[in-house]
Amino acid sequence: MGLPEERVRSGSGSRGQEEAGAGGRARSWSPPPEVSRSAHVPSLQRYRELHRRSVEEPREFWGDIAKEFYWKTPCPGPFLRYNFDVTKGKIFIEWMKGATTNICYNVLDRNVHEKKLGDKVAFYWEGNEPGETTQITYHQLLVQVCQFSNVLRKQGIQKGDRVAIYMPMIPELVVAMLACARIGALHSIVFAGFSSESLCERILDSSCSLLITTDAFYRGEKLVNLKELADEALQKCQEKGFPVRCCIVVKHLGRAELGMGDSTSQSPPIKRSCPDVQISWNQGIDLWWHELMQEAGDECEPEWCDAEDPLFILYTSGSTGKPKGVVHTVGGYMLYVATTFKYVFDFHAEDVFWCTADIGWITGHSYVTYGPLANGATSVLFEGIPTYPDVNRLWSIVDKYKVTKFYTAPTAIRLLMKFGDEPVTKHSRASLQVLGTVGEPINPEAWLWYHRVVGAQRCPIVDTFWQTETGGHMLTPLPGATPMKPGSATFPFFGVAPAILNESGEELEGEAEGYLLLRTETSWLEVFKQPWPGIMRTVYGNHERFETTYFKKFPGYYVTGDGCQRDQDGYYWITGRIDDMLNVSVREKIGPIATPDYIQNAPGLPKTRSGKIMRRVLRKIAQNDHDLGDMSTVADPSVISHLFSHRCLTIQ
Ligand code: 6R9
Repeated sequence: MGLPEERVRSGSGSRGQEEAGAGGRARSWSPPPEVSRSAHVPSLQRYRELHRRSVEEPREFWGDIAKEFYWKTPCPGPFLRYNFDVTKGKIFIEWMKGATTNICYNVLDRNVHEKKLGDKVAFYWEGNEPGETTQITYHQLLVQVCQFSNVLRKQGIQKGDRVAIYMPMIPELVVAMLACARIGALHSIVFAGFSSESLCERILDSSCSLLITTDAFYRGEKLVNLKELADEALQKCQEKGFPVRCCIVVKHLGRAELGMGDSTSQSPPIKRSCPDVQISWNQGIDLWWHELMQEAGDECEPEWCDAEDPLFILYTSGSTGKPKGVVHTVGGYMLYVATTFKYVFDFHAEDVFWCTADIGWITGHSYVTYGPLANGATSVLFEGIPTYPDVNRLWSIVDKYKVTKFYTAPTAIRLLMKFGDEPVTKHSRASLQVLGTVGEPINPEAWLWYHRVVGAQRCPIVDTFWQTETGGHMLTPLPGATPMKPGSATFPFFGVAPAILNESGEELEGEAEGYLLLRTETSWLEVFKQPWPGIMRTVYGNHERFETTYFKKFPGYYVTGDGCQRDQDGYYWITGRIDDMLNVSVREKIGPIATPDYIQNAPGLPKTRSGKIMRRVLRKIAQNDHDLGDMSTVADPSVISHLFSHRCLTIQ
């Protein structure tokens, strides 16, 4: 079922209306009239019309949107071709194949030259240390990107080559990724919180020919000597027979030493420089970013790419522990992130947007870099963390830059909630108009706090469900159109046709909830029936894994791997990863072989920082295997020792 049913109930104004219904799910908040009045989509009815057209006539719908972008050459053949059904042959998705464009040209050159946004601020950069700030305009960003594109070309990087990027949240990270896009090289960004093993594994998997990194950075109080980790990774690559011949290093912590000679960087010197950081230097491999930039010309013809050429690789954890290199392509990704950004955050030219996600995740790729820039938006780029120097940080930044649209993760909301209302309410927050969440289901309690305290009951909350694989938002409210229910990602975005399958692969129609709650409290699989432009195209170097992971189980559908329920009003409720759930009724269905050997109580599970359960680690604990491998993504390592030390006590 693609469309919400007609009988969506809504409250009045922005106050919640408690109505009878299972688990409080009938409670809903209407979009505030002042938001709807100026919104791109001002009513639920308008949303339904647009959504219906987008799924029934995807070629026409996205064709109209494509006209707003620059194409060097138009699409010569069909606008969309695809196969979602493994029984009919290879899975493929092609949007606008044969058309040529460049995403960097679209998000920078056009904004500067055609839309005259050269002097508009693209990013307010806010460093880890309060007071460390800079800003970069569209024109300045374009100049730096052209320079760095020339640097990359001079190092021999060509269209199709892979470039690894391992950097903190500094403007040079955006410059580096856009420079790759400009010359048609694929960026593979590795989150700077990851270990040298993770970096090495990712460099090897996609045979990256160059690495871009940074001397060091602070994350809160913690100093991260990133260059040391990068060196370890390159050493490991060398040992495994894959030498990387070039490593470009941004002097970030050591910026102060550069003094006035640093004409290429708009960034200020770091106040809290650390004289103890020793940067080792590999002659013949390492090159300083600022030295290369000084010699580079500031004009650079973009590489005209096919809409279906790969744009980037981003690794996401796989259930086997070996990360999957999710591949996104130029044209479809561009259309999708630009459009979701515009409608989901109801973007207007005067907005100041702030997505707190690190660019090392898909949320940062799509809603720090590409989506906002494609719309000519001004964004905040934040290097720090919500609790440093104290829990006022986010709200003081909101007030400082007069942030209008704010996008963060439920984990951050829950963390800040623990400190009470006062750190929030002592700030004005008057600029805020729309709040967003992403990354995991948001519990209603956190949603209500976000709505009441942060948003002062006047800001709609867009709970956006999507994945690295989907490129952009899939299920989400639109701020001026959709009555919200705390904990529900509500309805599909344009072009998205969701369905819910039971374990036999049958689509469940209408309400798929009461039945489920009565039986097992489990939920069924969330799938998508047709391609949207932002869908991933393959797993890098392993198309079979792509087909097996997402398409083989239920031919004809893209399977998200998430559990989902749908209520009587047609709202979707994502319940979490299916493979994270213990289905209590399995014994009856598939027999005693599925009975748990023992049940262990635990105060917590090993989770990543964004709240995802690390099943690989649970499996090792169950086997009493202490060789856990790379644990750099775990949020709280103490739960692991607890699980190990209590594992035998609870055998039943
Ligand atoms: C964007 C991103 C994807 C997984 C996804 C789901 C969970 C994300 C959610 C949500 C419920 C939301 N997820 N957003 N669950 N409600 N609004 O997070 O990508 O890191 O690939 O994670 O995150 O389980 O399958 P990624």
